[in-house]
Amino acid sequence: MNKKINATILLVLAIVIGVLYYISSQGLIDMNSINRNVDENDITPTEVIEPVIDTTIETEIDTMTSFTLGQTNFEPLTVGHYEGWIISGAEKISIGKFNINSQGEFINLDGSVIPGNTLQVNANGMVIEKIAITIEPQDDADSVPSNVVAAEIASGAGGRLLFSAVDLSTANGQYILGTPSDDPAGNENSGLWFAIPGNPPAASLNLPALSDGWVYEGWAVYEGNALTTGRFAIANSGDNFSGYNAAGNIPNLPGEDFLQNLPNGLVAPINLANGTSQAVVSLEPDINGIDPTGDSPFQIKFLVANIPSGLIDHSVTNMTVDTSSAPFIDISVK
Ligand SMILES: [Ca+2]
Ligand SMILES: [Ca+2]
Ligand SMILES: [Ca+2]
Ligand SMILES: [Ca+2]
Repeated sequence: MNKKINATILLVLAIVIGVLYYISSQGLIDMNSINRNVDENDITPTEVIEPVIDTTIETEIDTMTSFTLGQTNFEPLTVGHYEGWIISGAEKISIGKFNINSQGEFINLDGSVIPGNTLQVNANGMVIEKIAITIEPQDDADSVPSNVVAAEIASGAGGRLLFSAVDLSTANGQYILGTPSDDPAGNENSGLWFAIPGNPPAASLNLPALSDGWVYEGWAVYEGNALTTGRFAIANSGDNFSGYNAAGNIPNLPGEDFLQNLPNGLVAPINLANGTSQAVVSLEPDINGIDPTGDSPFQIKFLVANIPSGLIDHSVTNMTVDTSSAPFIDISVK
């Protein structure tokens, strides 16, 4: 009995295996024949499309140029941003907008770190004559560079881009403490003027001519507060700010009395001869009278003087030039 049952089971298994093998081999044959049919039908369109796609990809790869941002002293901008440009004659192509975060990393405008510090652009076959970084206003709506050139190099091969808009190396000057806008004998340590006393007072700053995109600004730094004296274009004329002066007459020169409306809770009068204050002249970005980087001092503080403790008011005191804060950035191109 057992031998008969075993033989029957083996026979049934053999039949099942045979049937399964037949079905599967039929299936493979069917799939192969379907594939062949599809290939034969599609030969013509496939041959036409593929060469077109390949050519497009090769063209893009050939013309993409990489700009890798390297060592720099660019400071983070809390208002506005940087933008890179490649230039050939009148043609200017953006290589991208960027900023610096508090860790000194290069970031996109959404705050994300730029991968590999590298910006890529299709240079469109341009022979690059110049690479420049401009400062652009917050929410910049156009696709052209502003006139505020922070650093540039006259080469398409990259290298160190330097600030060259204004040659600050020959700048020098003096300042005095004094408050001409109130009682001539009172509060004299609460004002800073770029003036040499006289009748009338004379200009005390020796500054190079500005180029478009930049303007001078004076500052008194007191207890960590940068107090503006106003923005000005030439040393022998007045500035654009008089908000802290009292009501009396002031010289037609850059400077300010800090006698009212002081910010950050400061109470007038202040003593700029307290031994910890500074007199500063900076170079500020300027687009049609607006600073695209905001009201705080820009990084180019090229005349800086520590005001001596107990300095006698109206003493003409020297400032020395330091151009190390002028912006630079290394860019490699490939
Ligand atoms: Ca722009
Ligand atoms: Ca006074
Ligand atoms: Ca002023
Ligand atoms: Ca500013």
